[in-house]
Amino acid sequence: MSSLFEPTHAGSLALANRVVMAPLTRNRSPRAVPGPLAVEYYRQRASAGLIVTEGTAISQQGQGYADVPGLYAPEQLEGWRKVTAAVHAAGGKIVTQLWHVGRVSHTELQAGGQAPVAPSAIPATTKTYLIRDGKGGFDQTSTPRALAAEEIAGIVDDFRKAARAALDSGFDGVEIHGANGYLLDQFLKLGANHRTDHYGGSIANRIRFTLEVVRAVAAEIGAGRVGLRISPVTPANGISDPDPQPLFDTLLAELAPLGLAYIHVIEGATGGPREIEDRPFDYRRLKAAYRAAGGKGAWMVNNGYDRALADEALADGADLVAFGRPFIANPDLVRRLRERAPLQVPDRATMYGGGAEGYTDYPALPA
Ligand code: 8OZ
Repeated sequence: MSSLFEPTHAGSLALANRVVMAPLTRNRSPRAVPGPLAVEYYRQRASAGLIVTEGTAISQQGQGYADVPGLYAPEQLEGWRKVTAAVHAAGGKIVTQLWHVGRVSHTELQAGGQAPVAPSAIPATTKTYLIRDGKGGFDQTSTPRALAAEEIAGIVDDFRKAARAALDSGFDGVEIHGANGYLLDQFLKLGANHRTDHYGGSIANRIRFTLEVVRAVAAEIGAGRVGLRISPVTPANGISDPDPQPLFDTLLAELAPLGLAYIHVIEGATGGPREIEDRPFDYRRLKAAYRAAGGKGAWMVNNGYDRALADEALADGADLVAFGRPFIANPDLVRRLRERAPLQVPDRATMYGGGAEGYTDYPALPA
């Protein structure tokens, strides 16, 4: 059995260990530009085998929350260049998470106050985080408009361009956000996708957009630098599907021949229970479907992991374990896991928005 602390590979990426810093939304990038605090925050966490940045918008249309960073304007890329340089100087590896929120947005965040876009004009029963007059707060998402089929190629191209911008900014690769009820997940699942064209209905049609995005990004920067995040049963952001097993088994079997760096699977409800009574899912079967179709990417598991559960997952054939909330409060999480040292507990009040407090001021263990 491999240890959490052994080096490994994920596609083209050579990683110092199997502990991954999961993507974490922190809302500290005014005008979508990551600043000096983000440089310090990621640098502090560079002992992770791999850092996946917070979700980063591929376009203004892809923005759904206040002060989320982007990858579509020169000053954003300039900000990221400093982050990637700091992580590399500290010996780490970092990919950015390419994100389009789809219907999980608000007219106030869209160009010209337009409606957000989605597969169908069905509102997400969820809230977004906005900052008004300098004060952060939650508000209901706006009703989206359904994308015309002709618009989809443009969004695929936004993903491709953002992947190129990521490499230009010094990232080691990208993770495509196909999870948590955002745009790609909205197309995958029947609760949000009522389309009658070739992007809706059958499984083959609902996976089409995700396949187009992953293939375009892989063609642009090389599949060995690309990961995909999925969440087959999460209820996050009001998403649902009555039969996710064949949907995700098929998606991964289709992606298998590409040679992706990794598949990142959120097991259960994002940030919540790992088992959901009315949404059973067989993750072993999913992995078997991927491997049987020739998928060789690293298998990254996520959701509520601690050291014991991570060791079990590796024994069960996982390759990488992503930790989210523990990385907020423990910049030296890898060392703490290795030494079985106590973990600091993150403060909910400073998770979203604000400055250094609750961001860069969690101390590491003394050397
Ligand atoms: C928490 C708050 C806002 C966004 C996700 C990007 O769930 C997110 C997110 C998480 O994937």
